[in-house]
Amino acid sequence: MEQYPLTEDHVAFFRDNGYVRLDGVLSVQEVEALRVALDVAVEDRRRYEGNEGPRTDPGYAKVFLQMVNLWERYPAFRTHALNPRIGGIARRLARAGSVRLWHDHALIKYPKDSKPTVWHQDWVYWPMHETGALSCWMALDDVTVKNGCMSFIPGSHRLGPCDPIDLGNATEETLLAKFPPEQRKKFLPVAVEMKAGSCTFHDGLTFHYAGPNTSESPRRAMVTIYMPGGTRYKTLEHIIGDRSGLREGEEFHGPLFPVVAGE
Ligand SMILES: O=C(O)CCC(=O)C(=O)O
Repeated sequence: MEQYPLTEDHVAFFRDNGYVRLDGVLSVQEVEALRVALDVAVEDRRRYEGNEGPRTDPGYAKVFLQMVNLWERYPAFRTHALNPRIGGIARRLARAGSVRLWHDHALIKYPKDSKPTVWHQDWVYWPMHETGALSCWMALDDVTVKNGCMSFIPGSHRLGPCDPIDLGNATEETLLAKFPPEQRKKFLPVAVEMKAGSCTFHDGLTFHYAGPNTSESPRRAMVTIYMPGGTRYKTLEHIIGDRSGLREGEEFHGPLFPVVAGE
């Protein structure tokens, strides 16, 4: 498989800004395979949840429908999560010898009565001692400000970890309001619009946000999260960490966290 033409400029941009946009990472066919699999996953979920439909789950319902670790159940998501081309990008951006999969999740922002994904950092929710894990946010639809594309605060990964907030119930200001006005003036968010099959990578400490979906159609994204080899498990309640069987301080390993690139 041909490597993505990642340049040193991409890597430098990611290191400086805490995120980077990469165009045309997946082909039209690869995007279509994920869309088809996502329809099946949504339908399966609807059935298992007693025909209530995917929008009725509590908390995040209006922010997005989140489905975690689809790679374990659907071949198309497995192919995507273990795609060495994307894992290779993650490894180079992280400047790591290898990267393991932490988890994947589909995030569908449904239109009508849609809420923003408020500003937050990811790493503070993850049971990891080391920072350095990063997400690939793959657009399965063309994304714009209108349907809830991602925004980032360039350089915010250097602020370090902040206290986590309740993402289902926070307001847009919850986290940013904690910073003094002088510092906040320097936060200059960038909205990243892009085509389906393009993606952003962001560092687990980079502040990011996605506005409400005010379009007529769902906004679909598939996110895969990678951690540098050698990352150690930290005891912290987490839907995936809790079933890892890992002990405090142990390096992530085993079939739940496969190596995707490097060794
Ligand atoms: O897609 C969204 O609305 C937010 C995504 C996000 O927070 C993430 O990928 O970490």
